[in-house]
Amino acid sequence: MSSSRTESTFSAESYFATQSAPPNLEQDILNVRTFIQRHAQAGRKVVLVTSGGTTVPLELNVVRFLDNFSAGTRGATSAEYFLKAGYAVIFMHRQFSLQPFSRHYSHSTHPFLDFLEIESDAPEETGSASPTHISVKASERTQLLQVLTAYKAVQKAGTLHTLTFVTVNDYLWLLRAVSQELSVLGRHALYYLAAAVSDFFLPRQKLSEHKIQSGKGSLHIEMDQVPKILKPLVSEWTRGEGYIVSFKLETDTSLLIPKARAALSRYGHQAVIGNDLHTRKHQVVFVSPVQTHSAPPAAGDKQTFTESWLRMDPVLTPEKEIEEDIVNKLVNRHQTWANMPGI
Ligand code: PAZ
Repeated sequence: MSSSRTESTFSAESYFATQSAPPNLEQDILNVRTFIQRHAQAGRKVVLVTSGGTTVPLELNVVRFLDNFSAGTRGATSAEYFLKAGYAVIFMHRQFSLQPFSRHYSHSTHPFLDFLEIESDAPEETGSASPTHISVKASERTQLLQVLTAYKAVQKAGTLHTLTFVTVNDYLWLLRAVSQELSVLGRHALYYLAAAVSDFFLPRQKLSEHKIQSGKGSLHIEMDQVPKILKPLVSEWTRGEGYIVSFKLETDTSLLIPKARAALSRYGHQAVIGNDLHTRKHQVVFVSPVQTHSAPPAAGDKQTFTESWLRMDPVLTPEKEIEEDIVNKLVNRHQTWANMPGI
């Protein structure tokens, strides 16, 4: 793959003018609209949670693709805490990544079949085939009951709506459409962008139609830069009213704060949550502009920022999930934002 870099050729506008919308977009949006209307009428705040990684297909008939790291833990866990805090949640996630509630029984970390037991009615010595019951191991019951109770309550209240994406193209189209829909809620909408989104992609015009053949030596692919969509998301799609939180993942912790500040200056949103790949489950940093009113600073204004770290000790509190504290902090900040004069 070529490592040479050229300037991005795609603005958000030219991206959407040249790349095709996913086939189910219209139906997805109708469903989202109904969900938002219902919760707006009930006076509920709504949060859009994005979660999981996006793929970049290398062929139109996709055999191979590049993927982005992310299991969807951050998004799925946070969605549960937002639901607990009374929000309606639009959970936009990578197909087959972790989801709220079912994440507790992921096939790789806590397989469902391992905590079920088969009980027979017949006395053991008869050895006869007889009606059987399935039961949950005693050690698993308390947690399962908690998860199941919360899940059933959310189903009954209809406060969780899920949408899926696979490619970065699906993600960008969905994000634009959902945020435009959600903008009707103004400052009562929260955007929590935890998905790991590809920075580079292959425009459909450059994709090989069929499987790329081997036999011609090494493969060189020059990728285009994915347009920076936070700018239009903040100022156009959400009309500058929603409370927008993006995430920044780095592997060099010293880059987190400068890159978060740069993103806030460039895009004018409310917070960046920085996390390092290896410590992301135990510590994150909140970076925000210091602002006394909700309007973004005028050009030339010197911006200042605050940073605050959230840390937890995995040895002292192994059951604790950092997303609980992240979400509590954001719920408070969002409340303050929603009550701020000047929007
Ligand atoms: O999904 P996960 O829990 O495995 O990882 C979460 C995360 C690190 C992808 C998320 O916290 C994050 O930083 N998302 C933004 C990544 C980025 O594009 O910088």
